[in-house]
Amino acid sequence: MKVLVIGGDGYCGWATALYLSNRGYEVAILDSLVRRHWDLELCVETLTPIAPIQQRLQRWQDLTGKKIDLFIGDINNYDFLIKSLRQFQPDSIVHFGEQRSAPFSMIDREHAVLTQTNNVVGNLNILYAMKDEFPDAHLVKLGTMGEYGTPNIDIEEGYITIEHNGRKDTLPYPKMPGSYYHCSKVHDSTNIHFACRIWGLRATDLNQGVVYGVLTDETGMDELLINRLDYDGVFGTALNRFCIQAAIGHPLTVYGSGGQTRAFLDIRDTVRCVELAIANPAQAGEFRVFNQFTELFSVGSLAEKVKEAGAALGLKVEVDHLDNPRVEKEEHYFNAKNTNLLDLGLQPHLLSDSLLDSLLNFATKYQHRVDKSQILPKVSWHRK
Ligand code: NAD
Ligand code: USQ
Repeated sequence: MKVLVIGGDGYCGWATALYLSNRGYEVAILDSLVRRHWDLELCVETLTPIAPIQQRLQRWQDLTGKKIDLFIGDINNYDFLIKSLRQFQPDSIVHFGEQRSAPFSMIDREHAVLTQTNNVVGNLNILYAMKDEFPDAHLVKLGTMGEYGTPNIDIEEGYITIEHNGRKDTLPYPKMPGSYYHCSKVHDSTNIHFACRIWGLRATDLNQGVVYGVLTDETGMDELLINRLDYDGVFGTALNRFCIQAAIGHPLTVYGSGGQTRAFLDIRDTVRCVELAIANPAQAGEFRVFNQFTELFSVGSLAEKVKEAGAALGLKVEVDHLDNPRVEKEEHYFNAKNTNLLDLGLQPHLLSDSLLDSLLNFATKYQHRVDKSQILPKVSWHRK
């Protein structure tokens, strides 16, 4: 099967492209490399030194004998997109290629507009390309658990059956996104659902939780294949940030009371979930939604776990509660379903002390690369 990984130079996409290539899929990566540009703009760098994409792919080929094709360009450029698709002729299109940071989208009007234009228009271009020339391909689109927000009822997988004034229907689950980035994902979902209904396209929306970890079997094969690991206040995500903060002796940055509960998964499960979706495609006209996570944690409880794991390694870890730069509930009900991927055979890697050990050791190894001035959050959701 031929799989095009859009956003394959990024954190989830790189690990996924190598994993699928290793499993015998014919893989190509399409990426504009804009994420490397955004890092430069913000003056931040991944903890781990990542090589240029061409060097990474050459090393992969030298090590495994497997070739991954490369298309460098922007999916907002329809001409480039359709030409790449014509050349590669994918059976599945895995779409990771978006601006994915909530704080980045909240910097100012320009960054909100950039995020929504980049994400919504890029995704819409893919839908039109599929309608025009690849109607049988399967779109596997990365959505986010943050589309749902934190409702005071159980979160279903994409749809909910509602009885209202004596009538009953199954409808898209209500959305309450928490940033202009998360809003872009909601808009994408609506557009994909509509395209499946009117054009009979097949699509799976993977509503992924916060990803943690850095090593997969493939990215660990060679230093040149190393994955990115963001720790800064804009692109770094909660658990990855906490482990790096612990390694350098910075107090853990819990926002507010820390009662915010989110869905999490190990990057080794991200790559497997994508494969499960590809290997079991949606039907023509079907818009499937899978909640892609393995465990739920509050950010406060994660900080405590990192503190304990750090102590076992001889690190003295302190936990700070900062004024929350975001507008979000800090104490709330959160119970989300995630049975669709488990039913397809996902065997989760659960967060264990050994994972924290390996992340902490990784962070310690590269701690000389940490720019401490980039750790505290600088972007606020609040009206000045
Ligand atoms: P990332 O920033 O590391 O990678 C995204 C990649 O997409 C980058 O290489 C970037 O250059 C590319 N890209 C962006 N816009 C593009 C465009 N218009 N054309 C071509 N390429 C483009 O992000 P990530 O952490 O790997 O996230 C990948 C996807 O997974 C995103 O859609 C994100 O919303 C989703 N997701 C990520 C997480 C997480 O914790 N990292 C959790 C849930 C969902
Ligand atoms: N948080 C802290 N301290 C930190 C960083 C974050 O307490 O140092 C808190 C935030 O306030 C929030 C929670 O941790 O309540 C998650 O924040 P995050 O930055 O780890 O994740 P988020 O902004 O939601 O975005 C990340 C990815 C995004 C993906 C999303 C999945 O960047 O691409 O869509 O996770 S989810 O959260 O399920 O929507």
